Amino acid sequence: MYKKRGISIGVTIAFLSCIVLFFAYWKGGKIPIKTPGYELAKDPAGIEYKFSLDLNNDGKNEIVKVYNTVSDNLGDRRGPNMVKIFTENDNYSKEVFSYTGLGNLIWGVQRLNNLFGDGYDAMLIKDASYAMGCGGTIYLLLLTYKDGKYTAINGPGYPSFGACKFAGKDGSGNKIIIAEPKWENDYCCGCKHKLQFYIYTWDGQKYIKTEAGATKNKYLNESVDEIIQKEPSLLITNEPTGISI
Ligand SMILES: [Ca+2]
Repeated sequence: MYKKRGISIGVTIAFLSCIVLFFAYWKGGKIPIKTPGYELAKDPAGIEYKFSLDLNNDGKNEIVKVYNTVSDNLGDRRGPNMVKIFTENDNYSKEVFSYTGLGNLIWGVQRLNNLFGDGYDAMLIKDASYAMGCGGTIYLLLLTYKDGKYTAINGPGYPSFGACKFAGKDGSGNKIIIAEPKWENDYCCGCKHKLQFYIYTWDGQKYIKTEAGATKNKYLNESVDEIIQKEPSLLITNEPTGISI
């Protein structure tokens, strides 16, 4: 009898504690989202990569947050990077999508309007793999809404001394031009180098890679447009490209 009463008092106290905690969160603000070992990634100016935009075109904004692993030292970041989407109102955040990338450093994040020409905006996350050496690899991760759900599309990757451009119709992401540094005997890290061009075409599911031309001259920090202006034959391939430059 006493034991039973003890148990029911215990259950009641636990239940009441839950209610008190719930109201504490309710009054105190948003329920914290825990990502152990991770922190919000920041741009070089120290601004957090946190964006509010309507990815699924339902008239309400989602919050996109980009995380990297906690470390004071760039070389110690182990990765992988992570991106999450939350729906949010005044009192709570709810995680609706999460994706783990490949790299350990965020090279940049950018909002792109109507990236695939389907009316949905996208976030471009430059998910970079970087060690304390000469350069790294940048993977283009595209976060958008397709076929009724949030999705992360793995775009091409390229060495950090290369360049990229969205070059589908009206600048859409249906084509991406990638310029990769071309290794030669006299290649030196951080010096001018020749570049091999590739065209990546979105087939509705994935990007298909096609080899284009290689530069005759050497470049260092020029954009894809600047290089093509100097060597227009670079984009000639055996297939019709539909590229808009
Ligand atoms: Ca929305």
